[in-house]
Amino acid sequence: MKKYILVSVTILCALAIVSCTAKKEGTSAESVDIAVFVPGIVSGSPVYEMLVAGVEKAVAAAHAQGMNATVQVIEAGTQQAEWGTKMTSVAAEGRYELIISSNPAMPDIIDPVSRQFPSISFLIFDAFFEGNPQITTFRYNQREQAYLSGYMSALVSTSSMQFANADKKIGLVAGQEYPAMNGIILPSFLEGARAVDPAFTVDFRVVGNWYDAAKGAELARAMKTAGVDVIMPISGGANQGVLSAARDEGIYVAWFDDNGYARAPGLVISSSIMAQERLVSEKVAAFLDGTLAKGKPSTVGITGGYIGFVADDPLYIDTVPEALRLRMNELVRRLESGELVLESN
Ligand code: RBF
Repeated sequence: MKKYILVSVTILCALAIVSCTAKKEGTSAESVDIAVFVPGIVSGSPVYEMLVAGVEKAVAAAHAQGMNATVQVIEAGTQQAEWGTKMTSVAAEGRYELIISSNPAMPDIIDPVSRQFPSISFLIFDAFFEGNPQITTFRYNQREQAYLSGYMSALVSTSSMQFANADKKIGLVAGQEYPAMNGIILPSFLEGARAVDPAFTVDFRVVGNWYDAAKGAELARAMKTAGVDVIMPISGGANQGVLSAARDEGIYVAWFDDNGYARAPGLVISSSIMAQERLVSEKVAAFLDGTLAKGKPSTVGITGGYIGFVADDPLYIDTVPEALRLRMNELVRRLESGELVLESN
């Protein structure tokens, strides 16, 4: 009997050692492999530049804590019809535990793909989706973001600044039309402008893709001729064309998504930002440490600092007269304090 117990204990210990060793080896060799699926081209698109920077930041922090994680950035390019197939082949590699992407069209592309790969989690930023436990989305309050831009654009357009004209007309150049653009960004840009003067209209033009800088420049020049003195470009690589036309023709630019004052000093009069780099790095860190609430959509905005207006940049201070900046500060204060509430939808 005694011998039997002893043998059992020995076997148990042996099993424990094997399992401990196996686990230890597993942990040290185990790596969380992450793919960043960029639906477009990184360079020239603030949302995608911040996406990549945010993931890299979280992974660097994880490395500093001794965790093993890898990142692979995959540019899916501008042929949107190919994104679904490309996403399927990235998932089918079998390497990635987490695939990260960004833009409002991605959930509908990822939803059917995810079902074939139930062990992969997907984080999609700048998007909203419910009902798939593998897909976690984060959306920005772009009503706030575009309202801020419209307000500053109208302040500048009605000012005595060098390139402002008498027309109460501002412009928006979009890469393409999509529900968040037509239903939120464009109407909120107009709403913000009309809070300055109800006579404002928005000249809305569409490039048709997210890369054609020559078309961006051509649209901006035509808008100037039509009486537009401030343009908000949201067209990825085509923004470069809007900037060059702005320099050539003397047009003000309301930059969107990140701090754009240095892109055309003296002409960029506004930077309404989404804190995509910060949000991405926070959520990837939460995924890596197991605290992320998966499968749920969330919306972030000016409360919490995920939407904001860059008011402390010296280029902004040099370019925009103080009286206008003070009115802008007041709008930001009213939004931050909750005195003015703009619902996200
Ligand atoms: N924004 C960019 O800056 N670059 C892009 O290449 C880009 N591609 C997009 C593709 C689709 C299908 C959609 C719906 C949006 C795209 N956006 C792009 C817009 C982006 O998601 C976001 O709305 C804007 O950056 C404004 O915050």
